[in-house]
Amino acid sequence: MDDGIAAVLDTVATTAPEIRDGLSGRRSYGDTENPSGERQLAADEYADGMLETRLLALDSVASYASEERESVIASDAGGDYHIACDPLDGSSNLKSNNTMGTIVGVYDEPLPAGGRSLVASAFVLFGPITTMVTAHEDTVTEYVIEDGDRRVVTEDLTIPDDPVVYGFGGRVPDWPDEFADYAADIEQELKLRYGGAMIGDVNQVLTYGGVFAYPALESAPDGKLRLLFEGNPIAYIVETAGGRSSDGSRSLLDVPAEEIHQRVPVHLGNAALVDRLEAAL
Ligand code: P6P
Repeated sequence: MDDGIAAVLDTVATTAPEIRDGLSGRRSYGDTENPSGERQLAADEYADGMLETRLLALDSVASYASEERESVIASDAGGDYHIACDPLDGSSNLKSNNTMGTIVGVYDEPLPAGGRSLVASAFVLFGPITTMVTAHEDTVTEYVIEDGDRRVVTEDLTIPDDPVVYGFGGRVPDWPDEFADYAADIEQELKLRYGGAMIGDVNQVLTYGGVFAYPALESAPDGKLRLLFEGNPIAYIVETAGGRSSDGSRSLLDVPAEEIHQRVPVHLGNAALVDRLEAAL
C-alpha cells in the first residue's frame, strides 16, 4: 500500500478511539447547522476538528472536505490526496445509543471529484466493538480497533452470495411508486435491518448479504445521502467486495460530481438485487 494512503488510514484508525471516548459528553446540539441543513451535535464538531487537523498534517494530504463544513480546506504543504470525510455518520443515533461512525474517501483529484477518482475508502463503525473496513487495490479488509491497535479480522471481505437483510430509508408514503413496488417484493424475501446510520446498515449487508437504499423520494428527488462523503466511499467498498451500487441507473462511482455537498439516491448490495432495482425504476 502507498505510504501516503496508509498514513491516512492509520490516522483515521488511531483517532477513532478518541472520537468514541468523546461521544458521551457531547450529545447536545449546538446552535449551528451543517451545509446540508442538519443540526450539528457537539460530537460532530469534535470529530470533524480532530480529523481535519490530523489529516491535513499529513504530507500526503492536499485538502480536506467534510460534511460539516461549507468548503474544501487546502493543506499548506500540498500532497497527492484529497479527503472527503463524514466525521460522524449517523450522529443522530447518539441520543438513542445506536451505531454510528466515520466515513473517509481518499480521492486523487481535487474535490468535487467523481467516484472513479477514489484510490481508497474506509468506514469506522462504533458498535459493541469498534471495527474499521477499508477498500484499496481491489481488496476489502475488516479490522478490529482495540487498545490502540488495528488488527485484521477479515481478509479479502466479499459480500455473501445469498442475501438475507435489507434496509430502506425515507418514509414509505414518500417513496416513488416504482421503488415502493420493488420494496414490496424485497420485503417478502429478506429480513428488515434498518438502524438510521448508513454504515451500520451497510455493514449488515456486507456481513449477511442483501441491499441497502436511501432512494429518491417524492419530496427529495436526489434523496438524502451525500455523493462525495457517503455514496462514493461506501460504493467503492461494496463494489470492491463484489457487490453493486446505483443511483437508480448507473454505478454511484460514475455519477458526475458538480458540488461537494450534492445529494444522490443510494442503492447498494448484492449485484442481482441492485440489477433488479434498476430494472424496476
Ligand atoms: P433517516 C445519517 O444521518 C444519515 O446520513 C445516514 O447515515 C443514514 O442512512 C440516514 O441519514 C438516516 O436518515 O431519515 O432514516 O434519519
